[in-house]
Amino acid sequence: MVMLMKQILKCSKTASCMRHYSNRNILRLKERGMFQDIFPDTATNPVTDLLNAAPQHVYAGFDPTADSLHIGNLLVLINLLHWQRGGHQPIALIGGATAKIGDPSGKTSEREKLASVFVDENVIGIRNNIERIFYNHEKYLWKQKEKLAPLTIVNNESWYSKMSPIDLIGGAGRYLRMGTLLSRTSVQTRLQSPAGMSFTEFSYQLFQAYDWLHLFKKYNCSFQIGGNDQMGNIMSGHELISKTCNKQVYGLTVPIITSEMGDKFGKSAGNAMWLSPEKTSPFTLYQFFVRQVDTEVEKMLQLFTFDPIGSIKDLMRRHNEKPELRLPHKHLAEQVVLLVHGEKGLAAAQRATRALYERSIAALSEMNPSEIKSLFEGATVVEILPEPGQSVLDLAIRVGCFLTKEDAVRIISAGGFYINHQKTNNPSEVLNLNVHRLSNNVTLLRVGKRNYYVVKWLS
Ligand code: YSA
Repeated sequence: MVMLMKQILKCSKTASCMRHYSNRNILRLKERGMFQDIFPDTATNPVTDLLNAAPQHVYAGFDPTADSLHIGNLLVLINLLHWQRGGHQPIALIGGATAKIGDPSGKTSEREKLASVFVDENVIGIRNNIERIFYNHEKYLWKQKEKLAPLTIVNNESWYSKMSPIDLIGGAGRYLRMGTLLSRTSVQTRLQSPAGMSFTEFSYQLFQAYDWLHLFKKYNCSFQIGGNDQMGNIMSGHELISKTCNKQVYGLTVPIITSEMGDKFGKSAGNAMWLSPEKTSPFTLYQFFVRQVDTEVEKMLQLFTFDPIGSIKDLMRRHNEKPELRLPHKHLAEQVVLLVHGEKGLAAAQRATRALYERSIAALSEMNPSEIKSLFEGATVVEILPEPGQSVLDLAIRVGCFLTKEDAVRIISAGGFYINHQKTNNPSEVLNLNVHRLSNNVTLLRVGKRNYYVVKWLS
């Protein structure tokens, strides 16, 4: 209590504490399904007091085992953003050191050892993802006049590279009890598997526990969040801080999101939706959310957007009146793509959607050849010089749309050939480049239902 009063007094002198944030009590996010568990779970009242008393530091960690984060990780970032919206101070920890150990949580087999050069490259990719998302959130989605507390990004390599193993194992390691460490689900599952578990993986809990102690000492960081598979690691950190500092800290977990088939969305699952545009285009991410099934869309809106629950309910009511409009699905997709890729990414995703599904020539004309190539999967891109008097047949042959001239004449005449989505069934028709060449200097050819060719005109 005295501690709490001291914090309130200290806080009342700082500008950020004087601002009014109605959402400071972050536990309210439970009503939108944003939290699954809290540890220790008997502490709801003291947590609320602490949250209401002063801005708190909260951290979440991300291991750079790939060069991009994915939408499962995005849920944790969105949770951090909710804390920031509530006036708290988010810390994103990149596990440059822990990626080389390998977290066994939620995994059925040991990860291959990652070479340092790959980890260093991955750190850059993940840092970019995190920075871009916090930037986009503030620019496009934060509508209040209060300034948000800055995001702090740390890499645990920066403290482990200066620390001796004797200090870690002989210091922090002493406080963690074997019985407790062995009882964790992440350890039990692996001990029971045929391949067992290496000591390296077993030691992971000690690293994550020590990270929290480090951040607690440096920033007074009393909260850690993570996916529900992180609870064991979070509990070890709680144990370490309680025993070494005699202070109360709290861990909160977000639900693990899964595909319709029930698989966890993740990097190794083969169904990853990445946050880097080079790995998953804004269009593909947009389509992933637009295609959510009706039974999932309300839950997804609560998890992946910042819309108040009331407006989500309104949207669902409108959806029930006119389901064919798919309003909630489109809104969900828009909000996620805006957060991950910003306004330009959203415009590109919507343009590509119109070009593909509405066959919009205007949208197609605004796309560049590489966007068109990735939109029409597997499209062949061919660069050619325009030739005067060139016919539809000449073009189709030059581009390589058909194996023989006979095939070309037969298929074009039968109506199986399209220029810029328009059926063109006269092989001898002379091309009119003013019409057939779009303003982006491209012509899109299609044979049958889905064999696309992108012509890039050279002059
Ligand atoms: C955490 C704290 C530290 O001090 C050091 C490292 C870490 C990283 C942590 N051990 C880890 O391996 N995390 S992760 O890189 O695999 O995933 C990052 C976060 O996304 C975790 O909280 C994880 O639970 C969460 N996540 C992954 N897939 C998810 C998901 N959350 C919800 N749904 C999914 N499908």
